[in-house]
Amino acid sequence: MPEASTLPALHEATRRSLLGEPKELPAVWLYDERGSQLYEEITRLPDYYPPRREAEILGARAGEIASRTRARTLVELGSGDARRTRFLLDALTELGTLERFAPVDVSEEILRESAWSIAADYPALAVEPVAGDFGRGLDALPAEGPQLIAFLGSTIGNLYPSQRADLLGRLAARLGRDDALLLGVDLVKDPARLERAYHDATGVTEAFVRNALTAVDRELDATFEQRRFAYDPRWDAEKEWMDIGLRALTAHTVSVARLELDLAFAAGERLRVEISAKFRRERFEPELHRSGLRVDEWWTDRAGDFALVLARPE
Ligand code: AVJ
Repeated sequence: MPEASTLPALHEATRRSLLGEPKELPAVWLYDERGSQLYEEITRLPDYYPPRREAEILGARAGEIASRTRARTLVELGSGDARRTRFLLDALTELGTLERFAPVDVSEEILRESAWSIAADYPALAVEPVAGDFGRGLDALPAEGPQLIAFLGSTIGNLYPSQRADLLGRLAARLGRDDALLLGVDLVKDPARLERAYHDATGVTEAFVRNALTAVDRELDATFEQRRFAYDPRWDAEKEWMDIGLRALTAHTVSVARLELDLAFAAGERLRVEISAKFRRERFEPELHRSGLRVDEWWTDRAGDFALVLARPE
């Protein structure tokens, strides 16, 4: 779980989200040690296409990304197991510019493991892991340029538009003339495929989402009961995001002792656990623009499912 210093902020954010309409748990509750492991399992599911699409683009473009950025520092926000980051590490190592890799992740266990294995595989590289939320952790990052900040896997889709604007603005403000941002974004597509990607037959995604309840019961002394909720991922066609969460099967009350909250759920009421926004170039490019970024390259996989965006400060 997050470091002790960020706990009061997380508790406050959790209280606010649970009191919101709809009720919601901050997505960071998904990523305790078990949640991070379940997510790594999700990335191997045949119906969960984003990692393979992103790997296809990275495989084709890593050399070009390296020669265009000549990065000395690679920062990765929400690095997880950093599996696909290796495309960038290989290309930048081959070019000979890379000196430092700073992975940032909320899961300390995954961070420690991935930092270890990368340090072992790239002995000339200084690996400087930063544990924390990718929003808050920004100031702790090394800044020797040219730097490349990577934010892959469409993790940016977990943020609401206003949070996204805030993060993009802060990233733009950190980037110097020679720096660049590399964003992986999942694209709007047939809702049936999106729903399959978030409601897989093996139940791994459901277990991943339900684990947020387990984490909150444990950490906040809450009384969420799994059997009182059904897994309920939905495509929101207006917002163009997957609305991922659970639905109360019967009316009941859940207490969250450490937040001094009693939550009344109506039968059928939803508890959102995360959103996963999907993007379109014609909307995202102006959005980047408003945050002070311009698109240098917009690459997609052959099927047009996913995009990798290289952006620069304006
Ligand atoms: C890690 C946020 C990119 O939104 O696709 C996968 C999380 N949730 N299946 C996504 C997730 C359910 C994932 N991200």
